[in-house]
Amino acid sequence: MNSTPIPIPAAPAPDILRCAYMELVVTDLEKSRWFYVDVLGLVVTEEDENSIYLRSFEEFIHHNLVLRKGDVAAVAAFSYRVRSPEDVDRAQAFYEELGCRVERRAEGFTKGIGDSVRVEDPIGFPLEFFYETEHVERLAWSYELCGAGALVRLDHFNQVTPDVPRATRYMESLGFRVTENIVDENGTEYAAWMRRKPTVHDTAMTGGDGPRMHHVAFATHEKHNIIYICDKLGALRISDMIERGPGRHGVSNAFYLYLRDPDGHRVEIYTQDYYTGDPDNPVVSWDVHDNQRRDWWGNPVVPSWYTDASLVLDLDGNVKEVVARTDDSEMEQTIGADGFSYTRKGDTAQGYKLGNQL
Ligand code: XXG
Ligand code: FE2
Repeated sequence: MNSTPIPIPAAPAPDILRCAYMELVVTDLEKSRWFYVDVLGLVVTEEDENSIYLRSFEEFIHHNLVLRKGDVAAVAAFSYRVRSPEDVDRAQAFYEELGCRVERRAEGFTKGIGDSVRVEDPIGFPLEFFYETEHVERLAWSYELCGAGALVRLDHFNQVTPDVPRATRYMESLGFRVTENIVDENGTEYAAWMRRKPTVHDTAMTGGDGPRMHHVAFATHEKHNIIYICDKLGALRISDMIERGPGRHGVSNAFYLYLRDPDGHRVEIYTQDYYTGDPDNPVVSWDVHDNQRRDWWGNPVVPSWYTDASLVLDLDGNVKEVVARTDDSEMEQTIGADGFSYTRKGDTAQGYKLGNQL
């Protein structure tokens, strides 16, 4: 794509600590409560007629997920915690300089969250920045509650956007560092992962029609937690809520599972990526034709994982218009008819054939 780059503001970027919570609009609050609380075991911090505030077992801030009842399933906010109250002012100044719509929200606008700033960012996503938050009990030691499938932290967001390099440069100006990406021999970038906390990511940009939300990911401690969740979904006869996996990612090296919630919002369960906190942490670039990049065991990615994503809302609660990607699509590059994916590089014309040892 040849769209104009987003200017780098002179105003300093806010010091972002980590992705903190997502506000999800769901169409049937009871069904969503069943999925997130009864099936996945997230902890209810607080709830009322229209909203449920949920957290993971190691969390001490008020929530990691807000389920808000609404008519259209969508994302109302990708929320980041910043280092200090002054960083909330910095976020406001940063986005005002970019000419974005910015709203300061007083304490109590969202339960458990203090003074915050919400913005419609230059690539169309509703972001929030806050420091002040109510502390709640960290349930990490409550093993009577926190059993086999426990979700222990919010790990990351994943966003769909048509122009990955443009989005990535803007996120770098906001202080994010790229850890991994997927590219091809012509320089097309299909996806990029970027972090503030020292893991592989706090968010990733996935190339596609956007702005849309690809998934929200929660961390578990061990691979066996993911296997337990799969077994539980099978026992409940809801294995059709599994979209992809379980498996091992190439990118990030994490073990994963993707589920679709009752509205189709995608949730990833994720464990055991690697430390990225050094300033010279090497960036890992994957070839889009490497069929181990997204699944280390070479299992194909289902087409819905590439095509489906959730709508996002503007600050008035209206659905943001979706703009089509014009660059090559990863799905067509890899699971389409071209046949150029490889397991062993050098076999690119025909792909790896059994018996064809290196
Ligand atoms: O968190 C992730 C993902 O973005 O969900 C996807 C890490 C890796 C991958 S990938 O499918 O590229 O292995
Ligand atoms: Fe992910």
